[in-house]
Amino acid sequence: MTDQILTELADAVVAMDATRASRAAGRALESGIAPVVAILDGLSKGMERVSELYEAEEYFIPEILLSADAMNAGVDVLRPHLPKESTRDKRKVVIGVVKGDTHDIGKNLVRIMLENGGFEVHDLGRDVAHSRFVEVARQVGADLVCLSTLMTTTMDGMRVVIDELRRAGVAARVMVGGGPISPGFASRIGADGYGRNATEAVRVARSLLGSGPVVARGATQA
Ligand code: B12
Repeated sequence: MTDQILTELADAVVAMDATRASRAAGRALESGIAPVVAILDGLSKGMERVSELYEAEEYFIPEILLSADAMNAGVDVLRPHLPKESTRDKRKVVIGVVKGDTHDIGKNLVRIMLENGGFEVHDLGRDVAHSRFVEVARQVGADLVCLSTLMTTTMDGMRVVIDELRRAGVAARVMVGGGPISPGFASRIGADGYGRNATEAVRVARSLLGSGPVVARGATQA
């Protein structure tokens, strides 16, 4: 039954059918499937298949956007049911997609998981100017800055943001992620952590912030 519903969630995204995705999300809740499982093992799997179809040139930009709408419709149903971890003293996270890149589906998933993991998240959106990360990290007193990008052409912007943060004396840790990013790249540009997906992002964020200052700088991976 669980597998059937997870497949239905993924299929609804591939079929670009928002109504079907909302309905499948409702069924997932009724059947006691954890909302996080429905998002990551259902809707996100569908988006992965959509990515493959795009690469195979079977899907094009309109199909991708409609699939993303279907995924978001499912997330909207599931999100209020995600168990909230409340901590009295919330760690502050600033997140955004670096300049030049408008891909934000993955960043949005990471934001949702961090919020539900008990972090206070300030989302700067996509195509964010490098200096904006520094400005907001300073303003809110961020503990962690999360940078996302899906394109090889914009990944060097992460290095620029990290350099600007360090030059400005912002003490926040930095975690990076997104399609072309590897733990090696993260380490080379001076990031403190790297996460492959939204669940890893929460684990890495906790390991970076949970146990006091990280003495040696180097990319931590879950
Ligand atoms: C969806 C999509 C789009 C959508 C974006 C819609 C949106 N609102 O995001 C649309 C159609 C608009 C689009 C446009 C473009 N796209 Co596009 N797109 C994709 C596609 C098919 C899927 C990406 C996606 O959403 N995946 C699903 C999500 C859930 O996965 P994810 O993003 O990887 O995120 C997960 C992890 O990476 C991680 N993660 C992500 N961020 C972070 C951050 C942190 C801190 C951490 C820890 C983890 C983390 O966690 C996420 C959740 O698990 C990819 C193909 C691919 N294989 O990725 C191409 C792809 C990224 N696009 C590409 C290109 C080239 C473009 C365009 C330039 C096309 C064009 N010619 O106009 C434009 C970009 C314009 C711009 N300047 O930004 C290329 C990039 C190539 C490259 N050089 O790197 C790709 C790889 C396709 C390809 N093979 O050519 N695209």
